[in-house]
Amino acid sequence: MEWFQETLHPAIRQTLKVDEVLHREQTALQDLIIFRNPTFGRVMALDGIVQTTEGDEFIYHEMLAHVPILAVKAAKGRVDKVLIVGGGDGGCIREVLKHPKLVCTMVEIDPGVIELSRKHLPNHHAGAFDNPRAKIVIADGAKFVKETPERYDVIIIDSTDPVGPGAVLFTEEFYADCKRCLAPGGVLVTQNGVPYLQGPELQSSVRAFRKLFKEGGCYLAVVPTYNGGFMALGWATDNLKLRKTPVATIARLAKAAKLKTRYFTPEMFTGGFCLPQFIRALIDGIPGQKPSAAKRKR
Ligand code: AG3
Repeated sequence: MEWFQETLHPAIRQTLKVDEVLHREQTALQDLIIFRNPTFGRVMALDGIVQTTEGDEFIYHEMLAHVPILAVKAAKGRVDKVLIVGGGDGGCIREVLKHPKLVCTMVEIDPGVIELSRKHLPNHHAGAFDNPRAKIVIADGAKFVKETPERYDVIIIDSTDPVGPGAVLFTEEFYADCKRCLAPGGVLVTQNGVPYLQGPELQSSVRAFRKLFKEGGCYLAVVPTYNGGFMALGWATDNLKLRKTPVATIARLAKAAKLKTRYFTPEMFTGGFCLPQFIRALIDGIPGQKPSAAKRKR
């Protein structure tokens, strides 16, 4: 194979040069390929969709982990338990465990993803799977959040797109189950696609968030191999203060945790929630949103 062609969007296909295929197999659940690309290093794709690359994974995983964890830490003074649904490549749990003391449960449905990432993407997990503060569960995340007696301060949905085994992770029922196992004042964050190309997907998640939580919206990061510009990370919580955490507080907490990052900065915490008009327009009219300041004055 000389080129890998991603088949995700109906009218745009991203193509990556393949220097070497490191592994290809049909796991119990998905078609998995790990290959080497001269620009991005090792790349993993599932069912023809790029999931993560060594080159740009830090952007996505840092934003998915540090934004909710630091916000809850600021509000509650501590974060004890984090749940990741998906995340089998290990990049997200690696970032979560950079925060001292907390314990992290990762629930991945496909053991093949963990096994092959452990072997071929060592820089993603960087030992996190074997950290004593990590608990790895092979299970259906949707079933897990329905049944677990545990309560988590932060829940991170590090999923594929809503096709294949990941589809249930975008339903209102699933988000309601997440809410059930969220500790009071906690926050749920989600992989919510590239709004420029996948607007309806973001809208449908935000609609569900706003039915279930006091606040539902998204924050943004730009990940080169998630083709199409901004990637939306969903945000759902009953604690309206979290998103407003001052930059100075985030900076103090990041420093206390000796957080070393390459994308995340305290300013990016606040900046992540600044939405360009075309993304704001996608979710602005969805019921359940608190009236904006401008509207309240009228
Ligand atoms: N995380 C998200 C992949 C999303 C790709 N979608 C897209 N480009 N619209 C996969 C796992 C990373 N830990």
